[in-house]
Amino acid sequence: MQKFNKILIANRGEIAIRIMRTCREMGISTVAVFSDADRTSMHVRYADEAYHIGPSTSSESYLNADKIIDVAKKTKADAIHPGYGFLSENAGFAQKCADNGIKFIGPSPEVINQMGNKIQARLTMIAAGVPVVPGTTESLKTEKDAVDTIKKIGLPVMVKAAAGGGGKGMRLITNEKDIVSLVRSARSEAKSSFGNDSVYIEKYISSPHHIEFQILGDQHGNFIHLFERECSVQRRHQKMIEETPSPLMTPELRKKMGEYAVEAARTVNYEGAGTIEFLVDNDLNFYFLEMNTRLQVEHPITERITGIDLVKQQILIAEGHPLTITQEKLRQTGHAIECRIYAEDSDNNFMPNPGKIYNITQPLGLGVRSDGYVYEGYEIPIYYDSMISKLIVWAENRNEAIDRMKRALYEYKITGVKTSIKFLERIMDTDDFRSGNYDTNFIEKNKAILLADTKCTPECEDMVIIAAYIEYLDRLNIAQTSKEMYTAQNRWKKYTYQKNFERL
Ligand code: MV4
Repeated sequence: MQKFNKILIANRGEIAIRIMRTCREMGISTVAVFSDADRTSMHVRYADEAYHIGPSTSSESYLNADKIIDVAKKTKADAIHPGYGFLSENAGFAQKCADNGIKFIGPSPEVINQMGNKIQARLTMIAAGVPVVPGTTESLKTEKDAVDTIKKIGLPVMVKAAAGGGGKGMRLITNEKDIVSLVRSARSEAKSSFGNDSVYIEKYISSPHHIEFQILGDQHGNFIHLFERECSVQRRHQKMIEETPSPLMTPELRKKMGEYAVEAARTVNYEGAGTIEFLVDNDLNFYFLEMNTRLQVEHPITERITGIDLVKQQILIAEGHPLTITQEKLRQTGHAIECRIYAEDSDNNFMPNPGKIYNITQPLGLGVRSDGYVYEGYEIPIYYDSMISKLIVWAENRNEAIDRMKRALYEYKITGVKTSIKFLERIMDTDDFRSGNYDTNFIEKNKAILLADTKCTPECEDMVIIAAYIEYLDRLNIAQTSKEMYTAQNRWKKYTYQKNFERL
């Protein structure tokens, strides 16, 4: 058993801070690394030490394995936590850490590789007896091969990149005449995105739910699952909202899927925190989709309903401690929902909208957690992901959790950049979300009510100017005492009351 004194966090943004918070609670010192664009980032300020590792482009900084390992050696860090994205699922990096006597907080390079190749992952799960989506278990050789295979499976099917995940190098085939061209285009996208043109075929599951199970495995052969997360609210293979428990789940289904998730972890002798993703169809048939060998963005909702700090568990496991949590002792308490706040124009094709944060007020109060990293005056760089924070709420039941999320989104004010907050508020107001009766087609199905009517009347334009004026007076610190402020605020209130009245 090893005791870590210092951990290097090979990441940025909210997840770097999230990890450092647990390190601080455990009395472990933290090392941050940063690029040019991140000199003034919050993770640099939060860490005990911080080192510049290169230019803003990820490939020259956060993906520069040698540079990061250099810093870890110079600072005598015992371990590296990779967060999510960047080097978190890079087997070569995990191997380099081991070669340099630094503990990589995550599974072995072999397991990362095995799960990184989706064909190999399917083979492993079949061997473990876990149901997988019907389809092929080897790389497609020729387009003729594809036509023959599809004759057996039946249309529609999906062609997917073996090295893929998250939608890249993936094609839906519904028509026999498109087989050759779509297999070719999936193959070439796979080649250019992953440097690997291997593709395989799966039966298409229409309108599935995306449900994943959190698992933990230690170095002593103990494996548990921490229940499910429902992740079906996505746009372009990017998640927007996650919740747990899943509204679709029954106790029987949970027990069955949970057992398979644990079996999947056991089969590869998994170490650390991981996720088993399933597709669930409308008849509640479920199929293994892929395994993520990292801590996920949406881990806080699992933490909230189980009361377990997943980063702390990762660190204890990496130090060699056996798990002290048992499956029988775990309970799901209440309901948790996460909304991802992106700096984007959701009404304009979800276009990223980086820039300077002029003003930010984060929600607080009972049952609210806000994991972010931006602050007033911070300039969101163009180089990285547009997610700026995660809003997590908890309540005793699903209805109250939705009410609380609406309240928290109402309190959340960001000026300077466009965000997904309004879009998320509209999602909370849909009948499909409230009823829990939604699947991966949710955003597409509801887009008419989710996308704003962006028409601005002359009166509306007038009000935009007044809102900006209020903001301006506020900045000058004239605040509540100013007669002008009072007048502007009253005009604004009158306008918004009128709008509410019209809606009723
Ligand atoms: C599928 C599927 C239907 N059938 N595979 C999308 C991302 C990648 N991780 C897998 N994806 C899908 N694979 C079969 N055989 C539907 C999707 C899919 C999807 C899955 C999860 C969440 C949102 C989605 C949105 C569109 C398509």
